[in-house]
Amino acid sequence: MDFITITNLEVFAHHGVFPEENEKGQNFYINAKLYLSTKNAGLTDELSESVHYGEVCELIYRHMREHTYKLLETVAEQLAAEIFASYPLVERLCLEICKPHAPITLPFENVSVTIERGWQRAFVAFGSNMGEKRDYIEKALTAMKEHKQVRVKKISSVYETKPYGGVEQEDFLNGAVMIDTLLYPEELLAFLQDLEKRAGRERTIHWGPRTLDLDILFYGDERIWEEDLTVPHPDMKNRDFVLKPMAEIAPYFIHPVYGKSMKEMLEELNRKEN
Ligand code: A4P
Ligand code: MG
Repeated sequence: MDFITITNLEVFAHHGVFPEENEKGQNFYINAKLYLSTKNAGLTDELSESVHYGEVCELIYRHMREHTYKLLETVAEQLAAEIFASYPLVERLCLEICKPHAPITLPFENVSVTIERGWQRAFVAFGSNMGEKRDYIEKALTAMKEHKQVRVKKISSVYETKPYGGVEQEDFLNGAVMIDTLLYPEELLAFLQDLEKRAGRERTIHWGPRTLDLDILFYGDERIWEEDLTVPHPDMKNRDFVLKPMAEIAPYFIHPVYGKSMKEMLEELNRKEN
């Protein structure tokens, strides 16, 4: 991927754990690597197709002067969030915050914190089979659109489906949404669980009726096996209420474990069921 580099931008600012650092201030030096496609800018010679590095320098300068953080980690995290919010073309970002005059009583040249952040493609399944089903789903999708660190890219149709899993209950409305997100998987899960809570979801019967169920189907091609999070979402190959909407919005997305596209997995399930 193409990138734009900023090297050793000097900013006099007041970040530090010690009160005298916050009072006196010192020089910080920032290195930034902004990953984006510069192809269109290269072909059209239009700045609007790229990122104005002068403006990015000013953003960094202003942010570091207007805020006082204790940690370099916070400086980096907050700067990254502001750069992503201001420059939608930036897909990934590497930021190094250097503090060569840090109060260390031994000889040293520099200390720094480096972070790398980026937009990740993910897919979320939605389902509801209680109360105002369509309304719960609509509200959740709106909240996703409003979240600064989530970009909703595609939403499937809403499918009416028969309950799967043996619990007698009302029919479901199901679908899937493609997002790009800056949230880590655990953060995305927490956000989705908060949306479920806002829909009045109570966790009673496993696989039982719910006002809103939001499951992470995929997070890039990552495989996650944690106590509270399994990705890709298990049992998808047997669930047409997941595969149908996925085949609609991302037919050629390859399941990172099975190595098959959503379209193929849906066709296989249809063959098995007929
Ligand atoms: N969890 C683990 N991995 C994930 C993930 N990838 N995404 C954990 C989201 N959550 C994940 O989920 C229980 C725990 O799963 C969470 O605390 C989270 O930490 P839950 O939503 O509280 O409970 P649940 O939904 O009853 O269980 P589960 O296993 O999520 O059930 P499913 O797989 O969601 O299936 N029939 C139709 N037609 N349509 C449906 O949508 N859904 C279900 C529930 C059954 N039958 C259905 C449908
Ligand atoms: Mg669930």
